[in-house]
Amino acid sequence: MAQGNSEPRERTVQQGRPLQLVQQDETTGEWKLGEEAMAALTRIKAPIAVISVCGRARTGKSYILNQLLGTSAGFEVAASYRPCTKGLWMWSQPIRRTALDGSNYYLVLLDTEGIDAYNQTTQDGVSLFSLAVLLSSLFVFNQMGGIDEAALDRLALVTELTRRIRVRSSGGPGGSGAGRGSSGGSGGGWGAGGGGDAATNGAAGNGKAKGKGDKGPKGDKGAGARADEAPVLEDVSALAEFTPSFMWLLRDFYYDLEADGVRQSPRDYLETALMPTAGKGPAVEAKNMIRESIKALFPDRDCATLVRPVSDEAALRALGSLPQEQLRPEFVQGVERLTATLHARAQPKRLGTQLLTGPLLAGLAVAYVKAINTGAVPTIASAWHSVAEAECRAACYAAEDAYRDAFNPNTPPDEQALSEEHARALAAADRAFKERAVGDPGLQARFAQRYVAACGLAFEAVRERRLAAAAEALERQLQELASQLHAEARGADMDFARIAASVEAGISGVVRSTVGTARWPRLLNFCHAQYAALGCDLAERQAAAAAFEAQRRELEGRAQAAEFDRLRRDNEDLQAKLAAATRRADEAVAAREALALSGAAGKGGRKGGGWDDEPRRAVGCFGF
Ligand SMILES: Nc1nc2c(ncn2[C@@H]2O[C@H](COP(=O)(O)OP(=O)(O)OP(=O)(O)O)[C@@H](O)[C@H]2O)c(=O)[nH]1
Ligand SMILES: [Mg+2]
Repeated sequence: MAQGNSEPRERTVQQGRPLQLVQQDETTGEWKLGEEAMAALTRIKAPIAVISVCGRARTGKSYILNQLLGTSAGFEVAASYRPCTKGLWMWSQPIRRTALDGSNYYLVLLDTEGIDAYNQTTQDGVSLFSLAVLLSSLFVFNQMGGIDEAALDRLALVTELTRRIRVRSSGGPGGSGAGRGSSGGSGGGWGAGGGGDAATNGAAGNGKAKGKGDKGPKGDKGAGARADEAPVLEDVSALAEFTPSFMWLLRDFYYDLEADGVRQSPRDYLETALMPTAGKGPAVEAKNMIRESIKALFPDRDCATLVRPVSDEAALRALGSLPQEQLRPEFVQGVERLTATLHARAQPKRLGTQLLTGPLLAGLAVAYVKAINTGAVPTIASAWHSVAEAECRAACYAAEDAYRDAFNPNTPPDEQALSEEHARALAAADRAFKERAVGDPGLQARFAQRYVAACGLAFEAVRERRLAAAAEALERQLQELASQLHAEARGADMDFARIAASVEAGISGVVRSTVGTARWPRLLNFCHAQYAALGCDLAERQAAAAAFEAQRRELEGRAQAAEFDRLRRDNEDLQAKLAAATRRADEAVAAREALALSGAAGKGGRKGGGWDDEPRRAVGCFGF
């Protein structure tokens, strides 16, 4: 395993407080996840390393975690014989660490309930143990004293893991294969498949536990089918790919680690303890099977020792609040070395090639706890699949949000501009999706299709809205232009050339104030219609004017003819009158002459008489 940096222990006190991550409901016996702890976990968006400390009750697990935190006010430490820590606890403030490649990750500490607390069923212990193994990247097995047969027996609990945790679903509920890792060996296609529901794994038909006193049946659920079976090493190897790094921490350790005059390291000591014991028979085989299981399950393992922190028993009882100066210097140095080693070994947790962040680990915790509560065996592949699916779903939403944020709502309502904007926003959505999506490529591709389709629909709606609004605005402008052109065309001195110029100027104005290729056919159509309408209008008006003129002339002609007629008639009348007058004058003259002749003949006529004036009076009566 790659070693992390080994910077000297920071004695700075870590801020924060313990938060309950997993607890058991007193009445139903169900395991529950603490909301506050889950929220704190979910806030850690970077890769996360988890150190969990497990082991028997009252062996200083919480105290050593507090030493790592550099505070006495950390996880609860009690001097009483009664088990103190219940369930799983998490330190609220993750410790920021820098990996060798310069990237940051966060270290989370988990404190656990003692696996054999007096009021705990074996099954509860195994459930907690399983959860701690599944959630951590460094599993510290804490124990008082040296490694002896009894200690190995106690750690035999880990062999239970092969029955309590599976790599992937065996495909059937609780059947004969329940509990066996079915990947057929390490690395069998992890990450490419998954699927199945953790809740469907393990023994079928088992209900939930009813309470504390009813733990047995619950405990046997899921794993019951193999409870009496010996662990199978292939199962162990399959799990080993997912088990954390292992550290066996020996407390109050006073042995001299020397063998045959050679000083051993604690790791050598561990390896020696894990060597097969000589002999034959079922008892020896069982012992050796435990050793093999431990080795197979934790290929990356180490051992550390710490001396007793204080010599005095009274001080030991008050250890939780004892200042550092009162601890044995060997212990303090040991704690410093241990801290450096643990920090170095606690690398970010992975599942296969996937680095886990807080939200992913929180999702796994939900899936594992759900599986345990339903009596199923937590199946890593199924749990991971459900987490990956949830993350891909969230990534899908994030991608849709990113698309909406990236799409410029003021994009010109032009097909090409809109398509380009869609492509740009979709690229932002892709980035957001890739940032969050996890799981196998098939799963990611399935969810990617969803957001691409959703973004496509959103785009279609925006596109239609934008183009419709643009078409409406264009129509409004064209209507205004049409009214203006028709008004202009009615002007007195309008002709075709002027109309054409007006149409051209008006269309140029519309072109300047609108965008998009969709307007061109409409503008062309508008031009045709306007030229036709205005041209016809002008021609009609010109024809009407010409007709009016003709009519006017005709009327004028008629009036003139009538006048001429009247004059002619007047003239004729006058002529007639003149003729009549002339005739009468002639008659008068003739009458006078006749009178004169008769007078001359009669003599005595009136002298200078009035007869001389008679013709003149006759003419004057016609008014001439
Ligand atoms: N002998 C000895 N006692 C220790 C050591 N560390 C802590 N203790 C004492 O052991 C008692 C239990 O300590 P905790 O840290 O609460 O132990 P724990 O394993 O967390 O206990 P549970 O939570 O109940 O399982 C306290 O009185 C501590 O002072 C140690 O290294 N050696
Ligand atoms: Mg404790």
